[in-house]
Parts: sequence; C-alpha cells; structure tokens
Amino acid sequence: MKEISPLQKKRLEYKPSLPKILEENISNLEIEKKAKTSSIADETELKEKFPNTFGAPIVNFKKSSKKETKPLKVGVVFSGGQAPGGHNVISGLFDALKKLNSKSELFGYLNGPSGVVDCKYLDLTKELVDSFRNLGGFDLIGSGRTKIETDEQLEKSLTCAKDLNLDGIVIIGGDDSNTNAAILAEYFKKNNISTKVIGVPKTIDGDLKSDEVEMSFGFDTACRVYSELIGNIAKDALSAKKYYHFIRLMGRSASHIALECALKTHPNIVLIAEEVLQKKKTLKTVTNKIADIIEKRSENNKNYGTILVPEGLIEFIPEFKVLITELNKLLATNEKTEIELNKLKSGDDKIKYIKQILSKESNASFEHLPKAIQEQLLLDRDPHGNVKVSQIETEKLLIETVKKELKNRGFKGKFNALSHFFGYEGRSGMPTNFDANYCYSLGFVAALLINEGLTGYMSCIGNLKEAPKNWTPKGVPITSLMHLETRHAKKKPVIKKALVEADSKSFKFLKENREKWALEDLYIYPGSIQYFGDKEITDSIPISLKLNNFK
Ligand code: FBP
Repeated sequence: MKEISPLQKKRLEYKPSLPKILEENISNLEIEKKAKTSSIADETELKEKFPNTFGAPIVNFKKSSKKETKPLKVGVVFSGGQAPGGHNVISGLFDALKKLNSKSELFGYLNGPSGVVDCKYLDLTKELVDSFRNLGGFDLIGSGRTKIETDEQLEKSLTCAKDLNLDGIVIIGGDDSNTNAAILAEYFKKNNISTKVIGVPKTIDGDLKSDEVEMSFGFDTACRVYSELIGNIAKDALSAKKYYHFIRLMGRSASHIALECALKTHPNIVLIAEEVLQKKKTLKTVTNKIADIIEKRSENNKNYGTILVPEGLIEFIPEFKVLITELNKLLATNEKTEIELNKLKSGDDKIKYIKQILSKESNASFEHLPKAIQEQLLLDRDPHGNVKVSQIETEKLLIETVKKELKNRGFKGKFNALSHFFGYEGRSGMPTNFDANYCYSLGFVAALLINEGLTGYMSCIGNLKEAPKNWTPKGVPITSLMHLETRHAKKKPVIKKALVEADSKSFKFLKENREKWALEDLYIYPGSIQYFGDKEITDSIPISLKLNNFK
C-alpha cells in the first residue's frame, strides 16, 4: 500500500456532517417544487436555445412515505481547475447512491470532459472511494479543460452514456463547465435519452454564485491556505522590516480570493480588480496609489509591508483590457495571427510581429510593458480563447512601475520588493471541515436530483452560514443562472460570472478599514488549517460568506 502521512490517515476517518434532512433515510425524500425560474437576462433567446429544460422550478426536499428505489448507474467527471473537496463530492455521491440502492454503480470519467466524449472511465469501487475521502486534489479520476460543444462531441457523449446505460452524469465544475452541463442536459432530452445531467458548483475563484448558489466549493480551503502564507509573510516583514511583499493570488477574473484573504489577514494594500475597472484606474493611477502609501509608511520608518494583487487585475485595467481583448481575438485558435506567431521561434520576433498588427491604441499600452510581460501576454490562450492570467506576473510589473514612480518622486526611503504567486499551492489542499462537509452534502444532493429524474440542475446547499445540520439542500436549474455573452464574436449562452460587487458587505468592510490597515500594522495571522480541536477554529466559514446576504 502507498505510504500516507499521519494526518491523511486521520482525515480518511473523518465523518463529514450532513444537513439534518440527509442524515437518516434518504429513500423517503421527495422534491418540493418552488416557483418556475427564468434566466438572469435574455430570456427569449435562452428559451429558444433550451426549449426542453428552460424555466424549471427550484426544488427543495421534504420527507414523504418510504419509496423503493431502483439501482442507479451514474458517471461523474471533474472539469477545470482543482478545488479542495472534489473527492468528497464523489464520496457523498457514492454513499448516497448506495443508500438509495446498494446495487447502484458509480463510474468516474477519466481526465475531465474528454473522458465523457471518448468514453474513458473507471469503475469507482468502495475501496477506491474510501482511499480518497476528505483528501485534496482530483487525482482519483483526474481533470481536464475540454469543452463539450461540437455536434460530434455531444453525439459521442450521448453514445457513451447510452452504452453505459447511465441514469445520470454529474459534472463537477465552474461556470463554463456548468454551462456545458446545461447544454448536455438539453441535448440528451432533445434526443430522448433518459440520462440526466447535474452540475456541482466548483471553483476556488468563488465566482460561481448567485442568490441561490451561496458559494462554490474549494474557495474556503484555498483562501485559508493562502491566508496562512500571507500571515506568515506579514510576520516576517514585521520582524525584518526590510521588504515589501507583492503577493499575487489566483482568481482568473474575480477578486473574491484577494478580498477574502485581505479580510483574514489585514494587509497594507489589497487591489480589487472590479474596483479598478469601475473607477477606470489606469496602471499609472494604481501605481501612484501604492507609491503614496509606501511614502507615507516610510515617513514612519516603515519600509516594509504586504500588498495583495488579484491575478485577474491586468484584464481590469482599462488600457490593458482593450489590449488583451484585441490580443485574444488575434490569437484565437486557428486564426491566421496565431499560426504565424507560432512559426516564430524567439520572443523578440514574436513581439516585433505582433507590434506590426496591433491597433495604435493597443500598441501604446503594449510598448510600455516589460519584455517578460509582453511575452507572457503572447502565450497560448486557454480553451475559451482567453489569456492565461495565471502566467502573467502582474506583481512583478507593479514592482517595476512602483520602483520607477518612487525614483521619479525622489523618494528617500528604502524600497526593496519581493514577489510571490500563490495559486496552485491552494487548489489541492486537504479540504477544511467546511469544504469536506459541504462537498459531501453536494454529492448527496446530486444523487437525489438524479433519483428524482431531474436534469439540467445544479446541486446546491442553502443556509451555509449555519451549522451543517441546518443547511438546506436544493436543486437550482442551471439555465436560471445564464445570459448571453459574446465569445469568439458570437453570442453564446453562459452562466454569468459573479464578480466582487461594490455594494457587498464584504467589500464595504474592506473600504471602511483599508486606510487604517495601510499605515498601521494591523496584520492578522490565521495560522494553518485546523482539523482537530475547538469548533471555532476547525469549523469556521469564509468571512465574506458570513458578511454577505442571501435570499
Ligand atoms: P476553474 O475556474 O476551472 O475552477 O479554475 C480556476 C483557476 O484555478 C484560476 O484561479 C486560474 O487562473 C486557473 O484555474 C489556472 O488554470 P490552469 O490550471 O489551467 O493553469
């Protein structure tokens, strides 16, 4: 047997808490339909695109008389970036299916949605599932970023589901993957196959949420891993008093992670990309603001500090937004520019080539960037045609611009900066109790939704601010979270990303406190995730979840 750490061993034994209604016999549960849903916008077009699944009601669960449940066959897939707790969705799904009928079977599609298309799967036995309970990562079956969208991919997915005689497929993914789940559900229904498709809200980025979807899983653990490190760095800065630490945090678009980590650690500066866009702050304005704070701190002999930078920032700075949109268009897969660019070997040649075809406005922004950032902006796009912000070292760009600005100002203090990027470190951590319980419950709900014959739904849990026993399991139609967006110059139905809102309580709290945090050293040191001991530290929930309101 593979060697595992003592903590892993202990975590395998952890029994996740469930909402009260899921604790006992789940065969006697039935759904309670709430009001029919619409979409967040573009209702007419979405109705046309999803004629068989649009407008379904939100469903809750209630006890009824005992029912016989037939054995279910279900396939499960991880889609997109890792998020702590994924294995617990699988173990919850497995346990619930077996509770409904001990002859039920669970298959794991291998390496993401490509496994669904190419029919590559693994029989998930009790022994296998048991060896991954409460552990991080997605390595039980792997993940991938393939999108299921072409007719051929849809057809192949359908053939596989038919061959396996599946009652359901559970897609564990972010906004785009859940959009895919809705598309697959509609396609299956249109083609009269009985396989149901259920989504599960996963992403450390925390941007898959709405009034009904309170939080995506993985966010809590990732933020706690990053916050432990930020706290440690703040302590080091305070001890040595010689460095400014520019810390970039993952979060492809939204700044939820940066905000949550700031609430947990009280850094001297945290940039919120959404605010930068809303206030149309240029790189110069952002740089000036940081330089102002550094100057003021220096007057008090403080030549050190912590600065949090969301990785999505670059796309929210107006001049770069224009540049990146133009580059995304030029470098979209199979576009002439992409092909030409890939023929060129050296970074210099690529930069020279792109400068010739960029618009005047974009060239002006591109030209002022350091060469390393220029090269990073020209790297391959992700499957959605977007620049991979995780590979752009925005924190280093800011260090450069701040250094220049301070020099121009004739700054007399010291400015020594170090850069950090916290991303992959947090995505596969051992889930917190919150994520372990939440994911296990989401797995249960997915099984129940399939058992009820529902399709195109997202497995959800409400009342997350409360203790798990008071959580409320529900199913939310995925189309109710959708609108139309322009992708590759075409209007496409997608789930709307939830960005940090200017009037959210969590952001307001930051605004009320950040001036104090900038000048005084009010750092908080969250320490490492705790799994044993006082409930206050083992079962805490994200601060932004605590502060914000839901229906
Ligand atoms: P998901 O949206 O799939 O959950 O992934 C989010 C994320 O972790 C981002 O924070 C990050 O920018 C991106 O994945 C990195 O992607 P990759 O794993 O492909 O490098």
